[in-house]
Amino acid sequence: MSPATEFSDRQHPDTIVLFDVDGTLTPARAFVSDEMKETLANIRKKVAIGFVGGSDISKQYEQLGETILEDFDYCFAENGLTAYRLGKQLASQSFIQWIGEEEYTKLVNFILRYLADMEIPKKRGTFIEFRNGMINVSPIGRNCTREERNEFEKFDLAHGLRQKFVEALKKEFPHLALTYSIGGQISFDVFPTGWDKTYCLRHVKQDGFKTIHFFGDKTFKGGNDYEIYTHPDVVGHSVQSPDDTIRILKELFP
Ligand code: M1P
Repeated sequence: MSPATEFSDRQHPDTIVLFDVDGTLTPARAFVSDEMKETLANIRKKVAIGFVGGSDISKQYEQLGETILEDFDYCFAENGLTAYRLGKQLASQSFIQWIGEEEYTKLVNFILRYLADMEIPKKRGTFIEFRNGMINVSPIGRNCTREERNEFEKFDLAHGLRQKFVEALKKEFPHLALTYSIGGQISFDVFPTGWDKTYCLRHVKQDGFKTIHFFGDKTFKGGNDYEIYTHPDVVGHSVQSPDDTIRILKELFP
């Protein structure tokens, strides 16, 4: 299969570079730097580029800017369950259709009861965020402040709250093929097994790319970049920070 004609102006039309967002293109839940924007615009002359984040698209607009649909060839939110190619939205699947209302209600009820019994110093609001391809569960609540977010992360590191929560869910719902992924600071994602970041590969493969690079920071087993980073069709790059991403990009595409 030859690469899609829309990318024939690139120096390497058969290569795509995909990036995780938090910790790779931006600091966690913060804004992209001008230096990163400039670096991405430069490498886009050479290869196709895309991001693949766990968050929903509204958070990626906040972090990467209002022009993401123009700045990236591919935009993958929720691991690719919400997908755009050259500014146009692609067909997708939904979590609620997959799980069905009955099982979903049981899952939510269990989560809410577990949260109510959880002893933590602070609770705020939006404990479950319902998204297209997943739900996101946060013991402190998504609308905590940045300071509260950092506090929770430290508290969780010391007490393993999210890990225990995930174990309880696995025990309660063994019949559901769900994956629980701790990708950020204050929450974890719940989605059908297989709907991890490798989900987005089905979209890029249709364009005939021969080389697929991926950059991510949570590339360790259990991290939400692990599956795509270790995928046999992908050249994985593990980074420590956005600066690290820029450094490797400059080496790869001088
Ligand atoms: O992109 C990584 C994660 O970012 C957020 O996590 P948190 O708010 O816990 O830092 C969430 O949007 C989560 O869904 C996502 O996987």
